[in-house]
Amino acid sequence: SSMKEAVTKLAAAHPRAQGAVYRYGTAGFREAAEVLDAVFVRVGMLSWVRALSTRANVGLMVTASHNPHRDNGVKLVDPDGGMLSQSWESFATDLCNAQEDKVADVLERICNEIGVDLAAKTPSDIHVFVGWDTRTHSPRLADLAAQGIESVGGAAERIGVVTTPILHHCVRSSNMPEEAELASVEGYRTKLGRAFATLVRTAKPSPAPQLVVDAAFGVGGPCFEALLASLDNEVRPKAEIRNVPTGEAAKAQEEADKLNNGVGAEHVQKKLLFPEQVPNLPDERGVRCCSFDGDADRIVYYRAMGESDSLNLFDGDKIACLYTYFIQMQMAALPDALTSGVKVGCIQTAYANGASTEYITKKLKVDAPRTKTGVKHLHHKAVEYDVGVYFEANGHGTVLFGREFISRLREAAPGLEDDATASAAVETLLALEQLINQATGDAMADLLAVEAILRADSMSLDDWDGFYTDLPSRQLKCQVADRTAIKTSDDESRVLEPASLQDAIDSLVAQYKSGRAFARPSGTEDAVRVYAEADTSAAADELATKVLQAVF
Ligand code: NG1
Ligand code: ZN
Repeated sequence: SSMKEAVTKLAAAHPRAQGAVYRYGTAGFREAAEVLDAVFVRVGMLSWVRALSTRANVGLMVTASHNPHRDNGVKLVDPDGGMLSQSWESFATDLCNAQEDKVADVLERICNEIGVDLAAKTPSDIHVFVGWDTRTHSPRLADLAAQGIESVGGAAERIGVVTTPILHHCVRSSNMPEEAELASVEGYRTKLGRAFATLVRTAKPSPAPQLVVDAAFGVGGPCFEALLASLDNEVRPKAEIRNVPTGEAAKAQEEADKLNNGVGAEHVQKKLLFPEQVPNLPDERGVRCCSFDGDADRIVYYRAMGESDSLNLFDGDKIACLYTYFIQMQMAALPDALTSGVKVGCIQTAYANGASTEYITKKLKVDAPRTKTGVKHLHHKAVEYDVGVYFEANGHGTVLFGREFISRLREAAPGLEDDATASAAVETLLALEQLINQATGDAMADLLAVEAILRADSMSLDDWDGFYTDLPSRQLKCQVADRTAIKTSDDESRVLEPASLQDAIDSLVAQYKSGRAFARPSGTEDAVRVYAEADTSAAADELATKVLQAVF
């Protein structure tokens, strides 16, 4: 057929790189940008098959997040705004590794398997949202994806340069009748702006504190500038955005290479170092700072403290604790009828600082279950709660509000007019659900939520920092011949194979006060990661180093 010809022609025009083996992993496909042409046309095709099989809009995001500028990648977004269903990952892998003249056949096999007829007449309003980041090669790769979509008769809706969470938002809301009008970049800003204003206006008026934002030379820079500009003057945070490309053509390559290089959330959280330009010491000692990662789905806060200007980090764990604390406070203000049977949880991974878990379970009396590393595991657990907070220590996280609980609050609101405290709590919770991204971690939404909560509760950074003191910790990684030789327990806190490695870790940990350590193979990099905690940072460093030596 002519569609088969179009597919084969496009695949032949963009062949796989020699010797390349592609795999759709936790973060989609992620490789050096120059070997990805074939992947993009084929993932484009598959995204349309996914849209047809779900009879809904889906999304395709072009980014390699916190990786260096030479890399790029692609992730598919399901109709609910979540990540591509795991059962489809092997379809993506198969299609991308097929020989050029077999692409049409593999596509046909996938369609047969899931019962999709590419030739049938399709509803005219279904499309694939395509978004891309600021990498210099992203627009071209996004265009290849769109060509892939069109080659199989699909419709691509190019939404342009966006953060990953904006793309997730567009997909999710486009498939919800009551939110469909917000399924655009402007709609995203409108939704966040409204919710943020509601939260800030319920707070006692106080001047917005100075905030310095490190955009990591990524897409968060231009997107956050636009979001800030769209907010009402009276509520707009006093934020200064740094590490944003100037847009001068002559400097384009130089600035591209700065992406995630000594800047951004990954740098700050993993290395415990300040990014370039943020803060400017000594003038900005103590000033509130935060860093996004390259596609702005992660955020961490920090400031320079003490005489030595050491880094005082507010990582994902501390943001999760702030959210959980504030949500519990609202819950306490609601009448029993609204909270009976309502479950709040805060989901973490083995990387969560032990002090944060203790704060959540002992002080806040909230469940803090742990899952495997990777957002999808946290997300799946969080939906088991009516309010499920989840965060990775690296700053990726969000709060999921159950539909039933939200309906309960909406229905109760009009009857609470005589109870000012309860009605303010309902309004606050409903606004939080609107502000905090319900599909994925979102640096811009989390920034606004943190700022709103601190303002609403008249909290200073000292107050927030005082929730608990992080146990000193250290993360290291190393490359080994075969990282898959290491097998871990379900929560990744223990090595099952080789057993001798866990024995070695146990005897090392026993030598340190408040010691805890684990090693696991990375799911996204060719590396084994080591994490250690102990009572002093020198001890945590030493324990991590010794465990790393045991891994070798
Ligand atoms: P791996 O490489 O499996 O550790 C990393 C992060 C995860 C998650 C994924 C991206 C750490 C220790 N690990 O996974 O938290 O963000 O990348 O999906 O930060
Ligand atoms: Zn990211």
